[in-house]
Amino acid sequence: MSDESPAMSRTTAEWQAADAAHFLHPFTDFQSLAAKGSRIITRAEGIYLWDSEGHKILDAMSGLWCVNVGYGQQALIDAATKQLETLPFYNAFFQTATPPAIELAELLAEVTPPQFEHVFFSGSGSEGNDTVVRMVRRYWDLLGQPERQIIISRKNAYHGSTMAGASLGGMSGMHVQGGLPIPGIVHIEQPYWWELGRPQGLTREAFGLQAAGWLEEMILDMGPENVAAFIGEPIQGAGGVIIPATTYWPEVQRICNQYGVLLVSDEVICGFGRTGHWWGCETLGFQPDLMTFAKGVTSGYVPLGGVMVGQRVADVLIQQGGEFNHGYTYSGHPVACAVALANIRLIRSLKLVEHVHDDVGPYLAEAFRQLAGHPLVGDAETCGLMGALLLVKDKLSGEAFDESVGIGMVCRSHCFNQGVIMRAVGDRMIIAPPLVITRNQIDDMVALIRRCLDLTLADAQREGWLR
Ligand code: PXG
Repeated sequence: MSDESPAMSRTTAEWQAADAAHFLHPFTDFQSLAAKGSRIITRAEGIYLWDSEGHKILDAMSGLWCVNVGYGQQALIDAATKQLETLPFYNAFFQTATPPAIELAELLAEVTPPQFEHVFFSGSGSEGNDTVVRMVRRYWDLLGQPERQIIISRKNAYHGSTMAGASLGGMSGMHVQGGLPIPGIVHIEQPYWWELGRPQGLTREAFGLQAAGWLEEMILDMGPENVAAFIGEPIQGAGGVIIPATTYWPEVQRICNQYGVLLVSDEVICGFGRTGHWWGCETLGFQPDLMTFAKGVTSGYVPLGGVMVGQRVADVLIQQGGEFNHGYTYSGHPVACAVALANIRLIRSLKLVEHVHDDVGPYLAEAFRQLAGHPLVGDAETCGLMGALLLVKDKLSGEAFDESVGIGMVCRSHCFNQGVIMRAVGDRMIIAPPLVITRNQIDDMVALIRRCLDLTLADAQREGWLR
């Protein structure tokens, strides 16, 4: 073992035993993890992680879609240390504020689209979306339209794991646990061309318009006078990197405008340069009234989230609102805000948004075009530094593997063993590497991915899954 980190204080088996005994992991089958043992990640640098066995792993998922500036950035570490020494905590409830929170609010107003001058801070993306639900309903109350309660979202969306976040999300596996969604949240179909447009023989663009049309149908079904808002991720992340056609979002915008419905962009994954612009809504071509952010705001170094509040909503909340009875202990946490300031300044000084837009984004797109030639890959798509490979049984017809094969999980376990982290979402293998990734590192990543595809193909041939 070459690992010199504190992990050396216990063996991997000891870490795993203590983990299994006490730590209930998120989204995990506790018993099966305990039987298998967690992989213990002990340190990281740049785009690489090391586990307690000393293995080096290329982190093609940026932690969990968040470590945009990569690991080990001294400016963020220094910002946290300095703030911890100066003022580790003070709240923003009782007519007080701290310099980092004020400065971050100011800087966010600068790097977000022009309609945004105000921010409401939370501790995470889920909490941010809880704030969205509270805020849009409050907005319509203040305008004397309290019946505007319904928020429309989409199937296979991910908006977090709190009661409101999971309700806004369209994951049926989450809804069946805990009696969700909460009242007043309804879902339309997602803009997933491969699943819903291609079988109808529609072009991506025509399907984009059809999928946006489902929003209009739902608004009319519910009665526009009852609809408060529509929320969506510009590109669905956890749902499998579903990149909508260019026609989709402008049409969604047109529909929201027509019926006066607030438009909310969940930028928790797409924000802070991921798609090659600062915000996913800029890449996809729409102007939301509210934007949820988290993850990339601090590159995941410490937890922070929030909601950018556009002028339309801010004017009402501020001028007619009185007290908004909502907030979190950690709204505007000074250490988190100090790290976010350092992070955003670093994104700027390293020109990471331009790096994604002009250099590594197009480079990754080309590499994925090459991977599209692989016998297992039915479709390969990227936007900025998000990408997905759809694994299919028959490349020509696009026929899917039998679900019982779990082809994505087979491929993912090869990734695990080959030292690259990809996510499997059904049959979609997805990546979102740190924005600091270089062309050479993309070559290394794609070579590893290709090797995992080859190993998966060999399994499929040996096991007879292709018949
Ligand atoms: N909105 C979006 C779009 C997200 O991707 C959240 C909200 C919730 O953020 P918090 O900070 O409360 O987790 C997310 C989170 C996955 C995965 O498996 C994705 C997320 C979280 C956990 C797992 O891809 N995204």
